[in-house]
Amino acid sequence: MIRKVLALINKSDVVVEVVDSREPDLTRSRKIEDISRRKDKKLLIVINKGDLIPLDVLQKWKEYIERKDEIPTVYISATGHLGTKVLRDKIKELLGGKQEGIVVLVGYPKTGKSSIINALKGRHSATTSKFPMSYGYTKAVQLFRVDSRLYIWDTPGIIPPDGNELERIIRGINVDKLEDPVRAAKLLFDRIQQFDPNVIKNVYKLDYSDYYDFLNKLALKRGWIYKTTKEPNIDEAAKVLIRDYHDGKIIYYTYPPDVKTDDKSSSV
Ligand SMILES: Nc1nc2c(ncn2[C@@H]2O[C@H](COP(=O)(O)OP(=O)(O)OP(=O)(O)O)[C@@H](O)[C@H]2O)c(=O)[nH]1
Ligand SMILES: [Mg+2]
Repeated sequence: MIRKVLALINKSDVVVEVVDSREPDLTRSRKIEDISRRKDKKLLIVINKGDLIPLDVLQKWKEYIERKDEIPTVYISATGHLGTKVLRDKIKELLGGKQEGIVVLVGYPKTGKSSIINALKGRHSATTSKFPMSYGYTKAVQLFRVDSRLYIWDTPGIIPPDGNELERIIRGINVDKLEDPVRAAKLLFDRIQQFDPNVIKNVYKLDYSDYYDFLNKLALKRGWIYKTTKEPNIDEAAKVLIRDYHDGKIIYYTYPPDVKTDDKSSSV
């Protein structure tokens, strides 16, 4: 699939990399960006799911990427219909004077590429899905006509070769097919705890001492108990954490690296 996406990059005028607002850094691919640059394509980063995080953090990410990597960046909420006009205008600007051409949307699974097509078209044309590889996810490349002069390729989500382990596991595999959901969800749990230790407590209204205590308590609270052993079904609890993250129910966010340093130095 990566090959197909690379072939489409060749055929397009603008490459739009779609990232998740909660993890812009982990859902970016420097490889895809480098390849697009080498092929002399215009590159645009879209921070999607902007409704999930505060506006000032979105703004900080935009400034950071534009300053550090010199890649034009916009933030939007495809499902909240925010920023669609800014995105359309930016694409037209990158297409230059003729304002017409072909754009390709690329990115990790479940960053909202198909939802962006729908937002730009103003109606539901591309199929979408809540969870990786679940009914409605993008299986093949498809060309959409967004207006009389603009065509956009929707592509299946790809896990780039430089993909981060957490993103690779939670976005690359159907949640029900995870071999070891407890291990997969631990990566997500640790990441969330690192940025905001209260998020999970608030979402599930649970107090817990550590990861396994959390899984046990969640399984008991929801009544997921193995009939034979009477043990809590922690696999199910782990899957719920991952599903709720995809579903936008778990809201945590990260800061650009330099902002973190600034905060630290200003608090000394
Ligand atoms: N909160 C929120 N959810 C969004 C937004 N955009 C998309 N989603 C949701 O994210 C999920 C994934 O959206 P898709 O458009 O299917 O994502 P995709 O990148 O096309 O996914 P693949 O085709 O599997 O790679 C869906 O449940 C969407 O409703 C957004 O701006 N905000
Ligand atoms: Mg899709």
